[in-house]
Amino acid sequence: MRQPTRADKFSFGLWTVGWRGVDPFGEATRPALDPVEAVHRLAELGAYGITFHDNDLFPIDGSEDQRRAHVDRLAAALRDTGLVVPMVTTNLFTHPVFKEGGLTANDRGIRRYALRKVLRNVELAAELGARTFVLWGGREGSEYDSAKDVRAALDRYRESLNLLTQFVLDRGYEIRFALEPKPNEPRGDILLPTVGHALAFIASLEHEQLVGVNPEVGHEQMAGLNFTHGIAQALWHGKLFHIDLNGQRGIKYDQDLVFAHGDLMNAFSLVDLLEHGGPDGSPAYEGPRHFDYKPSRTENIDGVWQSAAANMRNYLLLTERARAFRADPEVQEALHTAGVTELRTPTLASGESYTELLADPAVADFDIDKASERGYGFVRLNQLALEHLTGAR
Ligand code: 3MF
Ligand code: MG
Ligand code: MG
Ligand code: MG
Repeated sequence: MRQPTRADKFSFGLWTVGWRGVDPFGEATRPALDPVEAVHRLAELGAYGITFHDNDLFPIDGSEDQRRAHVDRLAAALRDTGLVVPMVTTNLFTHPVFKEGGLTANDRGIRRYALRKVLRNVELAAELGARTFVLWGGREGSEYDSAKDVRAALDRYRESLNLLTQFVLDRGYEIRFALEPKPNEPRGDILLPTVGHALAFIASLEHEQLVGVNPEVGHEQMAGLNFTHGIAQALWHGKLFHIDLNGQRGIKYDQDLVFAHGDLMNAFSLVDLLEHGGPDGSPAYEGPRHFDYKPSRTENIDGVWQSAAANMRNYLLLTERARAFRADPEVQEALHTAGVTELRTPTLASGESYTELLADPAVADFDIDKASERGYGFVRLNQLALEHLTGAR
């Protein structure tokens, strides 16, 4: 298996390799990681970019001079390594001021402070050349139904997005926003909990062309949903602006495992879709392959870099396995038998309307018993996928 290169467009959040292992029951198991060291190590491993929250880089209460010093230090590391910053995001969840929300907090003063924090960080994103600005509303939600007027909160969310999109238009920034859905954690229930909720919300925005989604594997799977299906629908709407790759095992807390260390079959179909789901087997998605994972708190710093490398290796392995799957004539034949290709044919003939459909004797006399006899061979098709995935073919 080849090594990752810049052309693979692998990126990592500074908060991923920099996670110190603090969880609700235990303190840090690793020392702090200098962002400059993270940039150098990720460059050596073959990544092309890093992403960050404002406060992964500088403290929330630091001075303007401190902020500038931290940004300049990062910019120097980027120059030294050639790494880029494809995406920037804002931390509206760690500080206690955001305990009841940021952009949709009940407290208006907090909402105004949160908006300013995002605007300042959009300026930084533009300065560093980022093209995507992610908004994960981890604290936008509630534990108790009576504590949040959800319709008012959505009004405030929309008000914020309308302001942010107007800001990038006025400033001439080439930045688009990507909403990251998550069903729960840290709030009991988070607003815009799934890709589908986010897509419906986006359609209501003033500059909806500037807003898409940043789905995370584990977040959809926490809701029991099929991540590949969610990605397919986001692509269908032209809204897959960014992606958070990781692993999750079932409906439980947000595990943020290494990519493909969770639902492996779903990871396989995801990579197949992203890398080969475009016209004539070309990629269906051109953006960064961004990992949002946590090196397990059992790992020391060596384990951190092993886990970072594992994300990229797994993605490349699955790309290769999916390519072999598609190239296998038996798979092509099984896809045909399964009717997968037949679904691309429109249900109506060209120019046909309900009048012709209603008058068509072949439809009126359709032999439903005969049609019911059809076997689709989906199990055989899935077995072929598994055999390619495991290297048996
Ligand atoms: C939490 C997340 C977030 C977002 C991040 C990027 C801390 O479950 O996934 O990571 O991805 O805020 O916007
Ligand atoms: Mg997660
Ligand atoms: Mg997450
Ligand atoms: Mg994420």
